[in-house]
Amino acid sequence: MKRAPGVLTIAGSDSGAGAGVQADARTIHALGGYALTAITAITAQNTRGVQRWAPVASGLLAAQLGSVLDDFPVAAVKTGLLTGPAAIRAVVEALARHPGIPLVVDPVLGSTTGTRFLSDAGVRTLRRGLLPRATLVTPNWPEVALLTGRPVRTWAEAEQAGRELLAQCGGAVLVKGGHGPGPACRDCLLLSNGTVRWFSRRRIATRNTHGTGCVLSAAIATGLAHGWNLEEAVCRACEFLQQALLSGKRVRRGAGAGAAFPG
Ligand code: PXL
Repeated sequence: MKRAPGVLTIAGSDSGAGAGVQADARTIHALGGYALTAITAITAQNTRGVQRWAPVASGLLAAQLGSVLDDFPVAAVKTGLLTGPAAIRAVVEALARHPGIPLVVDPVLGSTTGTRFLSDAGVRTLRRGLLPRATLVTPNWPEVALLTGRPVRTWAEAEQAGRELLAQCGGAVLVKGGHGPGPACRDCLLLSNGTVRWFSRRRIATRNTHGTGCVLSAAIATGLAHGWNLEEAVCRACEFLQQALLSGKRVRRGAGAGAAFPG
């Protein structure tokens, strides 16, 4: 059997396992990767929401990053919940010592249920420090609006904001369409060479959207770790998420149950 490539997720712990490192590790494993983790925060949450949370000290985050990156062959990295400037600087400094590793940044600002995780100062550090290092950034509509200062209310505005973010980033941008209107979910991939590709799928009627961004970015990172090109990794990750959402529909609890898994 082919050895599973190491995929490092830098993310928060979700005690309910719908999002965060738990969702990432399941996704990476399901797609044939070996999940390595650096935990940025601990959340106490369930399907009803986030009851309490606290960041992990940035020195302890830096130590986790050093332990993993100095020892394991890491084929791709993804970031999820980052808590502020110090945590983001720890990630930037650790990755600067490993410049060749592909990086997927899911710019998590808060939870689907309304808890804000990243401060305004954190957003500035993310934009200036981490986004220029990213192979791919995966904002949803509210996130791309906040990162660019442009309102996003239509598919055309989503693409326009994506172009603006692309100009700031250097890497590629995937503007996820889950917040858009209508029966289709349309994700817009903007590559650094100017190519724009839309991935359109039937919208799944479910309240269980908690953790979908985590699953998607972890799946893309695992695809990159397998050596697939960006378009292929994105396309297959969207398909994996679609299947996860279809099985998650059957989970009947609060809105935050998260996307379950096929099989
Ligand atoms: O889906 C965003 C997210 C990421 N990471 C953790 C979370 C959440 C949302 O609740 O709890 C740990």
